[in-house]
This record gives sequence, structure tokens and C-alpha cells, in this order.
Amino acid sequence: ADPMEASIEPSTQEMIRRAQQLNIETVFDRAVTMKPCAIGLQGICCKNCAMGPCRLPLPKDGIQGEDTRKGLCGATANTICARNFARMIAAGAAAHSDHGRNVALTFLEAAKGTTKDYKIKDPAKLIQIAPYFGVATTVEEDGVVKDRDLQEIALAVAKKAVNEWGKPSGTLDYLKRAPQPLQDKWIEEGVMPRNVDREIVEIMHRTHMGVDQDYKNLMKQGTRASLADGWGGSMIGTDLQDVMFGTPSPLQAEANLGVMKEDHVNIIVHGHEPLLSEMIVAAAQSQELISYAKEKGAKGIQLGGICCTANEILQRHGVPPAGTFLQQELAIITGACDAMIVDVQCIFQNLANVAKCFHTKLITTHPIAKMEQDNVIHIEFDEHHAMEDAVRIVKMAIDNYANRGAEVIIPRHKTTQIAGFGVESIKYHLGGAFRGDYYTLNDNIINGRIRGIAGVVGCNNARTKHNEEHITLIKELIKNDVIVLTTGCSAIAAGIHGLLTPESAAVHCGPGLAEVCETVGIPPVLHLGSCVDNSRILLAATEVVKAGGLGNDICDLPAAGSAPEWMSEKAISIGQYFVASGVYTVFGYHMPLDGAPEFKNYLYKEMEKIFGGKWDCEPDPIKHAHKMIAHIDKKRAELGI
Ligand code: BF8
Repeated sequence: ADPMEASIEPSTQEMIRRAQQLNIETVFDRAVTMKPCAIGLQGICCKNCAMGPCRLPLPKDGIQGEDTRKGLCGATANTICARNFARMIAAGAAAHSDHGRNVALTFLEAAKGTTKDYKIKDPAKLIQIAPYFGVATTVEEDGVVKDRDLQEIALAVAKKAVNEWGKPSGTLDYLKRAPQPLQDKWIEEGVMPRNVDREIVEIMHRTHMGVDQDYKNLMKQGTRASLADGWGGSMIGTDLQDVMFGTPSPLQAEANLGVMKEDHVNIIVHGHEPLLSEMIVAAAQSQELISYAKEKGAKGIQLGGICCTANEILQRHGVPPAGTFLQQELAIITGACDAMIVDVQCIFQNLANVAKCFHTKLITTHPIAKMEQDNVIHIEFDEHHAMEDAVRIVKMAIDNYANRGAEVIIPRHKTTQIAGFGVESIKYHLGGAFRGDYYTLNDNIINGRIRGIAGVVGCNNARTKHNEEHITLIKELIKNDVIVLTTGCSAIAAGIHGLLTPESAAVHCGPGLAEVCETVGIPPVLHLGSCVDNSRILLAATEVVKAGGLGNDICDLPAAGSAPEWMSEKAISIGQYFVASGVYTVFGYHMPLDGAPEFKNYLYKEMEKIFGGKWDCEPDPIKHAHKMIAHIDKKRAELGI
């Protein structure tokens, strides 16, 4: 791979070059040698039974040509494409929601008092969410209303939360957090999720050979499962993480591979569930282990994150992200990574091959995510002895410091950023003292200083130039006075490229947005956390609706969503729950839909009539931004502002 073609980011380019000198293969090289399958790329390869895989003929210029062959069962392009799309939603919703389930189960243990390592750190958040689960926060004794015991509330909330994954009747409790017109729409369309697991299972059933053959009906279930993710598994995950580990508030940190330090023990945590990384942070900050590191000749312990784990520990502890999804191999190639600790999701199998070339200890920790290579150590993490495990892992990294090879090359590049925004802190910075929680934000949207709101989220994809789409798109949006909320690897990219500082407003923003940012002292791009924290964006949008003056529902807002460099199935689930919540959602790179023009039209056009939101795709980041801005302007015109 040509490093300059692979990424716009200098430390990434430097490390790709370094890998090539050392003859170590990375994702950037594999992106050159492995070409995607043309039929799969169009979404019309069906491998759901052993009569196939059936690869349907590609339509020409978006129109089905003379070759009208179908799958052996008779499946059409629409059915195959919709089944594949629904299965992506199922996998994405499963990943987010299983993460959420593990958080809920750990919270249950914490509430029961059967683990000493997890506690209630944010009682206010617990009291705030309890009513949504129908849990009372006060008790009446002898006619006097008193606060209910916190541990009792926690236990009741935990039981209700865990039940959301498998309750036998009713619909998810958190759906009632959405604006009422949106809830009414979901009821009318029959897409209210019943429980998280059921919706995912039902997709697998419906997409089994010979079941659901109507693409609209398939997407109805896809929608229901995606809502179970966004307004269910992910949202509960975010909230209970906040309760146990603290609701984030804005803080300053650094970002990029340059956060690693040559004279420190470098520990990289990578993955998603903060159950593990929270303990690693606590262990690495303990005086005892810092002293131990010094005994071993290091100046201290430097933690860094990759992927959403990076965002989790950034937003709550200011631990710097060392890189995005595409920089995971590169962190090891610095030669300074003494341990990389991984849990679930977005972890390259190739990490073990890269680690083999260095002293790096690669440690898997989750029972559902192991690696077969013999240089990988598995230390299974358990909430009952979480801290013990974390101490053992950190010690292992410290002991490994002495084993570093001669050549350590850490790129110099790092930036400063402000992260840790959320529904609550937006309220603090952009709320109003008297007239509603998000009054200042709404007021500035109405007076036109802020043109609209964009959510820019999601992955990196080695089929596109690393970070280029994220950064070009975000810059174009803020230049046009659109405030950006970001999560996931997009947020890490924004941090690395210096867009998460209040000072960047003067450089990159249009005059209106710059004025607002300077007045209240916020960056024009607000880091809202990890990918499960996209639920924060849903709730922020709901707060904007509630604050008034911008319509009655999310679909009325001058707002749009984007995942410019998406790659994961989780992104498809996120996209669908945003669309079904009323958001115009544009993906970059490519969507696997071209083989089924009718189904594609359903997602890109028809869906708007149902939910007020729709899908779109635009690989060019400038055009991508202007599609979002055009939508924002259309909504402004409809609102008469
Ligand atoms: O959940 S943005 S590459 S790290 S999938 Fe993965 Fe994509 Fe990054 Fe987080 Ni989200």
C-alpha cells in the first residue's frame, strides 16, 4: 500500500512505512491484495441455504436487464438484498445489545452486592432513569414521602433492565423516552420492539430459507430490531455504564499514536465493553503499580485506547485515544506497546501476527472472543474478581517493559481535544436558565446562527482513505454553520485532526457557529462517546424537540446523520434506527444495495413517507455534506425559519 494513498494522517503514514520496512503486513496492504466480491458488493449473493450460494445477475445502470435468473428457490434480488440487509442489522444490534446485556448483568451483581468492584458512582443518573423502568424513587411512610433506599432502587432497576432482553410480553420500557408522535408512528407501523433478543432472533428466523419473501415486511422486522438496539440495548448500556462509572462531563485529553511514551510502560486497551477497561484504568493509576513500574525502570504507566474502549475511558477519565480502528496494528508496530488488551468487537485477527514480530503481549479477556494463535494470552475477566484480573494484566505489561526490542519508533503526532459531552453537558452549555433545557441551542438554530445539527459517527474503512471522509465532511459541515455531534471512530478521527477544541471554531466554522462556540466556550464538534452512545444523540435530539420551536418530532428538526467511512454491521443497525427515528442518514463509501434497485429505492425514498427519515449514500465527502445541508435547509424552510 502507498502510505500517502492509505491515510491523510501523518503518524498513520509513518507507521505504515515502518511496517513495510519491517515486512509486516497490515490492513492497508490487504486492502490492495484482496478485492471485494462484485456480487456481494451489490448485495445479491444469497448463501442462506446449501442449494446456493446463488449469485444473481447484476442490473445494468440500476435496471434489471434481460438476465432475470433467480435463486434456486425463486428468490428475487429484492428478497435476497433485503434479507442480507436485515441480517446485518441483526448482527449489529446483537453486538451492541449483548454489550448492553453484560453491563446490565454486572449492574445486577453490583446492586445485589455480590461484586465489590462495581458500585453506583452516579446516583443522580440512577434516579433519573428509574421512572422509565417503572421503579419508584420515593416511598411513603406514615403519610411522609421519603427518598427510597438507593441500593433498593438499583436492584429494582437492574432486574427490570435485565428483563428487557427477554420479557415475555409488552414492549421495551425506554421507547417512551422518544417524542410522542414518533412513538405513535412506531405503534401504527407495528415496529415497537417487544424485547431485545426476540427481535434479533426473529430476523434470523425470517431470513432462513423459505420464510419472509416480502422486502417491505423484512425491513419492518429490520426496523424493529434496530430500534431494540438504539432505544433498547445500546441506551440501557450507556445509562447503566454512566450509573456505574459516572456520567461524562467535558474534559481535556490528548489523541493519536504520539500519546505513547518511550520511557513509560504502554498499555493499550482495545474493544468495547468498559467493564474491563474501567478496572484497568483504576489498576494503572494505583500508586502500588506505578511504583512497581518504576522499580522495573519505567517512568510510569501510559494508558491508551483504540476503538470505542478508547472513547469510554476518554470520556470518563481523560485517558487519551491512541488511534482509530485502522490504527490498531500500528500501535504495536511502534515497538513500544507492552501489552494490548482486547475484549469484543472490531479487533483484527491479524493483531496476533503483528504482535509476534514484537515483544507485545496480546491479551484476550472475553469468553466470547478468543484467538487461536499461540502467542495470545487469554485471561478471562470476571466481574467477581475484576480488579484482581486487572492488576494481574497491568503487572504483566510492566514485567514485559524490559523485553522491548532496540528499535522503538513512536510517531510524534498528538493533538489536544475536549471530549466527554453528553445530553446533560449540552444542557449545561446550551440550555437556558428559564425557558427549557435546550433553549440556547434552539434559539440559535431559530435565529440562524446555527444552521442545523449533524450526527457524524462510525468507523474507518480500509477501502477509503483513512480519516479523509470524516475530516473533509465535518469541516464542510461546520464551515456551513452546522454543529456536529460525533461518536465512535469518527470522534477519534475528529480529535486526532484537531477539530475537538473550542479554538478550532475560529479556524473552521462559519461566522454564526463560530460566534456561538466562542460565546459558550465549546468546540463546534462535540464528542458524545462510543458507538453505543449514539443513544445519547437520540436523546439529545429528543431534548431539542422538547425545548420547542422546531416542530414536534425528530423528523421535523433541521438535522441529518452520517457514517462517512462505515464498515461494521453495527453501523447498519445504527443507520436504520436513526432512519426509523426520523433522521435523513447518509453513508459514505458504498451500500450493498445496487443489485436490487427496487429495494434500494424503498430505503432511499419510500421510507421517508413512513418514518420521516431515509437512507442515502454519497462517497464524495463534499457532496455528502451538501446533501445533508440541503436536507437541513429543507427542514428549515418547512419550519419557516
Ligand atoms: O463500535 S466506529 S470501527 S470501534 S464499529 Fe468499530 Fe466502527 Fe470504530 Fe466502535 Ni463503532
